[in-house]
Amino acid sequence: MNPATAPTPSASASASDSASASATASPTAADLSLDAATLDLARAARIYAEHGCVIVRGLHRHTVAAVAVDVQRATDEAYRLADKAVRSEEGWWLGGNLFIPAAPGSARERQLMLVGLGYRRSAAMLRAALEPAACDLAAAILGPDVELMDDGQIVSKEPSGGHAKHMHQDSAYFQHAGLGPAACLTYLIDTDLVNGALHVVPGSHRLGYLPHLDTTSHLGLDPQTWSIERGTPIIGKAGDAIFFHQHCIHGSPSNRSKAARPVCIHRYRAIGDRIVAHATTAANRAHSGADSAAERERAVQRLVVRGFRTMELA
Ligand SMILES: O=C(O)CCC(=O)C(=O)O
Repeated sequence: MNPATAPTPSASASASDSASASATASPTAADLSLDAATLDLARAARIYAEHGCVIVRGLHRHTVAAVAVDVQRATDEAYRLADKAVRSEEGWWLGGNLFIPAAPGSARERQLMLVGLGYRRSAAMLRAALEPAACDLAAAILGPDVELMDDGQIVSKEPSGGHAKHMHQDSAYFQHAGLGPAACLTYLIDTDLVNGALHVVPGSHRLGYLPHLDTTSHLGLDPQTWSIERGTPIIGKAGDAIFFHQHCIHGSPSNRSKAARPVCIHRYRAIGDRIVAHATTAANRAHSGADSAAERERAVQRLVVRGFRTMELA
């Protein structure tokens, strides 16, 4: 369901709120969408600046099939080697694969959340990250000098009850000093309300960073205030891409279909932007200071995709 009002931290809407809702109705997915075939970069950047997100239908239509093939290979490999995964604060890691506890009532102990695939393992995924229209849009949003941050990410939801991703801001994990990364989340299969459509809260990027709690899907906003239903659902086809701001509130419900629901996320950021806070849990967010943010920043893998990086001397 679409929230009837502009984002505020208040959860309840009174009758008089809904009476005035038509004047302030939150944008629908259609309002946030442009088509890749006729993409107007300046218009897309304006939608992003205003709403903190923009949808480009068909952006990755030429690369999505090859990425999906590699995701399937990596997923099969992860399940085959699952008993070698090592327990950590976030779940069980096996290379870049992350298993988290299975949903209550499931016959399994663990479910796969992150598939360990990235630009260094999959040519298809690197090709998708370098998609000219994606990089051009990143530059229209962020400025002329743009880098890819880290190795890309594949988030999957297992079939028949795969995890819900609680509403959150990416800045909970890596808050930046500037605009922060523009995440580009691409559906690898057709995605709807049954298999886990992304929900976004347009305009929420203006709220800045909000405190997060520990949830079953790691850091999340208080679900009493920020339920998934407050977001605008984005139903889309394989290859549709959603760009969103570091403070844009987003999340997705669990997967109630019979097939896994993977997405591929590329993160672009302005060269010179930097992490000022990072965390994986509420406790380590509260305790981590500038030193740990600087350490995380030093660990960022960078690849310039537009413009130029000037030499940095120590
Ligand atoms: O898988 C999804 O639908 C959302 C993933 C996400 O929001 C994230 O990894 O930050």
